[in-house]
Amino acid sequence: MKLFYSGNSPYARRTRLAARQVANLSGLVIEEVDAAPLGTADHALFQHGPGAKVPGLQTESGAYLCETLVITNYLNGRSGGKLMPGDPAQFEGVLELEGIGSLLMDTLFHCSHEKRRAAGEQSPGVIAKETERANRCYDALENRLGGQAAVLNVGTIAAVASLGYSDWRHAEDDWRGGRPGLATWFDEMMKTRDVAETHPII
Ligand SMILES: N[C@@H](CCC(=O)N[C@@H](CS)C(=O)NCC(=O)O)C(=O)O
Repeated sequence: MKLFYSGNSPYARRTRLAARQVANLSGLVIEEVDAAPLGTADHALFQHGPGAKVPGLQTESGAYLCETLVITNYLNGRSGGKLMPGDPAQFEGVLELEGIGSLLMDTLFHCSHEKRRAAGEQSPGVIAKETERANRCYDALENRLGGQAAVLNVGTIAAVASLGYSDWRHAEDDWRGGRPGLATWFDEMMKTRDVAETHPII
């Protein structure tokens, strides 16, 4: 299998962490292919589908999967469910966490693009709305992850990648402020080799 990524993409980071965890636990071989720079009109990713975005996963049969949630779900299936907790009582909580992490990532990504528009084209209303949404997500993550152990599953992967992206693109959010449990959890996650290796280069 080949996983197409770019170094600082938070979406691709989620699938890279999922792929590495699956490879570590099940022995599947997944080659990471750096597809940067993105956004060119003749990019090689157009051979695989209409999006030309990362992440993208080419399977052994030649199928080409796009979208982070689709790829992560596929990798979890291929590993026999190793990206989900073994305890059924924790299953839905991890999906809730994955949803909040995904929501936060989309919110931060949208807001980051808005902030990088030319001054006259920015919408202060959109930035304020998305910043408030991000703050609610940070609070939800503090409630769920504060005091928790550093384990990798689809939920914690989405959370750690979103917070890492916030450090890079939205340092002014100061998500650690007033959220000491989440800050400690993040620091523990960063001690995991794959999490540290895939952190955005800031
Ligand atoms: N909804 C997609 C978002 C992926 C995405 O936006 N990727 C960005 C990089 S972070 C990209 O490939 N951008 C290239 C482009 O817009 O041409 C997912 O969940 O995978």
